[in-house]
Amino acid sequence: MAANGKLRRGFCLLVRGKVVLMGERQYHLALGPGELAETVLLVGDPGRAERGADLFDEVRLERRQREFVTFTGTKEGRELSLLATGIGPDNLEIALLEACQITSSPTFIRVGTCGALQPEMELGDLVVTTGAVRLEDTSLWFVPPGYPAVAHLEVVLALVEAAERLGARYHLGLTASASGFYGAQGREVPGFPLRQPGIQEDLARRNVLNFEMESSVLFSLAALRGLRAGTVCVVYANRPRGTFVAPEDKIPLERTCLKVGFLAALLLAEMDAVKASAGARFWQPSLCLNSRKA
Ligand code: R1P
Ligand code: URA
Repeated sequence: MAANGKLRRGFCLLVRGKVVLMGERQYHLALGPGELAETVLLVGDPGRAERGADLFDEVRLERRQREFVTFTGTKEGRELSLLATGIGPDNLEIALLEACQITSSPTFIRVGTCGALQPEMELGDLVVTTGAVRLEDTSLWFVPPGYPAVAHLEVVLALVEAAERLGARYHLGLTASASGFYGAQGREVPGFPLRQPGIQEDLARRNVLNFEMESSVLFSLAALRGLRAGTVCVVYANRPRGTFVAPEDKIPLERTCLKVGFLAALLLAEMDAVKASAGARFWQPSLCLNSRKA
């Protein structure tokens, strides 16, 4: 970081055959060029990053600064990073912007926890997000109110495939990304009356599946840069039923979600290889469907 607060540009590197201008060691992440993989699994909880590190075959880098905890390593020959951002859209913005200074064209997969808004959703179910309601204001500093926060199609497909292969129960649809856990998610705490008490029911009626806090910033900033991003979250609360996951169930449920995230990252690499050999720019059904080919 330069004295005027701007991120200073660094030097050029050859990444996947392309010359890329790389930044220097980043202020919050404490990572420099070459220390973060091009596929980054983002988690909120630093403890989740520590617990998920054993899913790598080999870890070559560990870095801890504030709530930002990073592991970079390999799984089945693919380089991946697992990066904890801490809670909230503002933290996610810091992590994403700094990650983009030291990578070329990264793909982000958020592996989070959430509160379900529909009564039929069970604790431990997964939610693969297709798009996020922008209830936070961090993204407003970059894109206007009508700008959509959509997950990248390929990341969504990889997450669905991973959940299917691992036999996880999952839902697919819209997420609401709030700027807080209590007031912004309509949770009344004694002594703190809400200004918008009906927000939970209102979103549920509009077929929104869950509440979390980071995806809308992730998707809108990724779209702004032309990057791929997606989210899978495990349900820790069911808001209409008023239930919350038991402490002893949190880690095993989180584990399934992490495994889905890791597998989705590997599947995306496989999809990219298939695209490259077919000369296709995007993943498309004809890459794997043989029927009715023209
Ligand atoms: C709130 O408890 C936190 O949990 C969810 C929310 O998005 C928020 O960050 O995600 P993580 O478990 O990934 O932090
Ligand atoms: N994370 C959230 O943001 N909300 C919940 O209800 C549970 C986890």
